[in-house]
Amino acid sequence: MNFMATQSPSPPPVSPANPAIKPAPARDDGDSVVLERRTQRTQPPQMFQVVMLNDDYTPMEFVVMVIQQFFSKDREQATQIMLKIHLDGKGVCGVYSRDVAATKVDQVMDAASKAGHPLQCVSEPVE
Ligand code: TYC
Repeated sequence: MNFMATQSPSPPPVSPANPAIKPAPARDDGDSVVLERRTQRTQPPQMFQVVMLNDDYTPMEFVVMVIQQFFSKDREQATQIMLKIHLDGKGVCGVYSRDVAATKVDQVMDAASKAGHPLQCVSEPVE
């Protein structure tokens, strides 16, 4: 919600053709400030988290490499994320706009299938 200060409308001028025609009486003197209540219309864009899933076959080293390559993490960060996935069953690799998240999922799945690993990755809206 925000507010905008506006001047109340001033009455129309007296008709020069016929000064007998007077404008309707103003409701105020035209100097008052009116605060209009405005509803905020725009929402921040929905963000999506890329979640990687654990499995029993994909080598840890491959997962670390994929996280480094596609999620711009250093080796230490990538290892921490991989271990969290390994222990918890899943973990967030990054949060992006809808299209970027979808691209990351495609890149991971493509790299995994080319390497013959069953690694799975999904994108889901952030609450
Ligand atoms: N659990 C796998 C292993 O022990 C490693 C792994 C981690 C696989 C994270 C997938 O998303 C994953 N080799």
